[in-house]
Amino acid sequence: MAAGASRSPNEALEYLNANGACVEYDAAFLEAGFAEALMLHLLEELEFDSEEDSRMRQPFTGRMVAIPRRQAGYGDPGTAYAFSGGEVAARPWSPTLAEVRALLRERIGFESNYVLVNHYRDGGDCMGWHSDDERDLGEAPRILSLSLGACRDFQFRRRGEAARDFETITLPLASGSLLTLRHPTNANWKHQLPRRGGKRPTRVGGRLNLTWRQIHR
Ligand SMILES: O=C(O)CCC(=O)C(=O)O
Repeated sequence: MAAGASRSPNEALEYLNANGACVEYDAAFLEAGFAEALMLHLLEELEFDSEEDSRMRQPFTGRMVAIPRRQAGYGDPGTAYAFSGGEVAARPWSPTLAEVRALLRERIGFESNYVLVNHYRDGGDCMGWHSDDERDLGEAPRILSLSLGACRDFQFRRRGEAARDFETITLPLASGSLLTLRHPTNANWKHQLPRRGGKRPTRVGGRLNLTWRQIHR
């Protein structure tokens, strides 16, 4: 495929899975109307960390800076997710998050003890390149990412020196979709959620992303 040409979601998954990733994507895990209602309900129910408590270490300068989104962790007592110089301690499960956790257990047998919630208020909110490869996630992490609200691009870039030999892959994540990243995806690939519209962000609706994890402590 020519450089810059975009792949369909199926082609994107095939490319990733042929090149050191193990990724599944269910575009309609939740019905669209239900996903929209769930997002509005969670925005009413959940509390987010303050800007001061959500600072992360900037990769090149090492400075602790505010993140361009809102975030919160929910989970079993004592769980926390530490990354990029910050730590997101779990609040006790909210009633609705406990129901979604039970749904994931029933429908796909995934037992999560922690969920990281990210709220992208508009197209200017984003998350930079990173891999979810922290020690607390164990040797072979499986991460389930549930998206609600505005459809946003999710991108993959190969890690390390090999990056120049691989394409950057874009997968738009629809409302109600479930993306599963299994080992060795995070060992070989980074991912990001770029700003919408580059330096001049386009106006898009809000989006909630819930990444369900198993934290080992
Ligand atoms: O919002 C998203 O889809 C990206 C979330 C993500 O990359 C993460 O939680 O590590």
